[in-house]
Amino acid sequence: MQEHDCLPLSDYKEYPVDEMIQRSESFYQDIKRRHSVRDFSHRPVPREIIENCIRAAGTAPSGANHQPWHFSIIGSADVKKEVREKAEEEERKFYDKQQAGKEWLDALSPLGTDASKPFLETAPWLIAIFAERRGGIEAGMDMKNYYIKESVGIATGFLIQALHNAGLATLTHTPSPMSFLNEICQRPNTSKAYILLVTGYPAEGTTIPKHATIKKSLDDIVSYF
Ligand code: IYR
Repeated sequence: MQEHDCLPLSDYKEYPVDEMIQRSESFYQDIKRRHSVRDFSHRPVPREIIENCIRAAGTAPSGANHQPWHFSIIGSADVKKEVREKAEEEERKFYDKQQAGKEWLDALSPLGTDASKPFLETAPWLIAIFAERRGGIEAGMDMKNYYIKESVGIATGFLIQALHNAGLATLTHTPSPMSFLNEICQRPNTSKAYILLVTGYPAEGTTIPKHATIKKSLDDIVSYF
């Protein structure tokens, strides 16, 4: 094996088993309060919170530790307006059945979504998450990246949890195609828009679709060997 430098695992914390049970239960209780919302308040959210949450996302495991992600933080009203216009243009094509077939539209109907995306302007922050085809362990490198979708998916999960933990609501929004985000966020063509994460306070009186609260039981999602 090639020689490699190592460090002691100094920040690992072991808990007594009782405490592990309690912590795993309380994490579940907290994360099950996370719901995607589609109606955001105008209330501002300090940028520092978003940056801390992105720092947390940036600790996610990734292929060869190349961290193949980029987060474009959009807070300008003008840029949000442009994102909304472009996203709605794509969504109109999607909902007009040019793209989505009947089966897809039927699956979406309990969520009540349509081509109108006012939250892209009302929410204080949009985070455009990009998957980087090239990069490396340090900024500025130009090596091939690996397990890009897996890595960016995990980092996005960390980010959603960090924002929830901070007390913010989120929506994973995926206008398709999303290449207009490359232009707006000035990303190279080795960068692929992955998800547009919308975050802020939920609007007062926000509702969530009943459909979204149906979660499979442990028995439904687990098998033992
Ligand atoms: N991108 C569209 C459609 C959409 C698709 C899925 I799959 C969803 O879970 C929700 C929406 C939109 O945002 O309306």
